[in-house]
Amino acid sequence: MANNKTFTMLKPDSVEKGNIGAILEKITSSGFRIVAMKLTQLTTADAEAFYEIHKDRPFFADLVTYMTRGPIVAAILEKDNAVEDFRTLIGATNPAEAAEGTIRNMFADSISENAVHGSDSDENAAIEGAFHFSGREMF
Ligand code: IDP
Ligand code: MG
Repeated sequence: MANNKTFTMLKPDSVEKGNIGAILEKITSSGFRIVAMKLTQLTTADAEAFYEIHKDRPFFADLVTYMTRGPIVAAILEKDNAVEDFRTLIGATNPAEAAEGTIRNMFADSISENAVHGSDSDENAAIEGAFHFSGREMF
C-alpha cells in the first residue's frame, strides 16, 4: 500500500453507541475516500496479533477483551498523506488530550476505549489492511 492509504477500525464502543454513521461522516467530509469497508469481529487471536507490540503492557489483557467484545468496522481509507492526516483527524490516544473537533475528542470515553484505530506508518497500514481485505474487496 502506497503512502496515500491508511487502515482504520471503528472500535466496539463506537458500534455499541451507534456512532458508525457520525464517525464515517467525519472521515469522508475530511477528504478520505473509502477504499474497502466491512462490519466484522476480531477473535482473541486476531486482537493479540494486531496489538502484539503491546503484549507486555499492563493494559494488554483488557485491550484484547475490549477489542473482541463486539463487532467493529474495518476500513481502508485513501487520501494524500493518509497515515499522518488520519492520525491528526483522530487525535491523541487519550481523548482527554485529543484536540477539539478530533474523532477521539468527540466520540471516545477513555484512553482504553478510544473509539477508533489509525495505522501509525505506511508499512503497518499495508499489513493491517491486508489482514482484513483481499484484493477483490478493495476499490
Ligand atoms: P494508538 O491507538 O493511539 O496508536 P497505542 O499506544 O498504539 O495508541 O495503543 C493501542 C491501544 O491500546 C489504544 O488505542 C488504546 O485502546 C489502548 N491503550 C493505549 N494506552 C493505554 C493505557 O495507558 N491504558 C489503557 N489502554 C491503553
Ligand atoms: Mg498504535
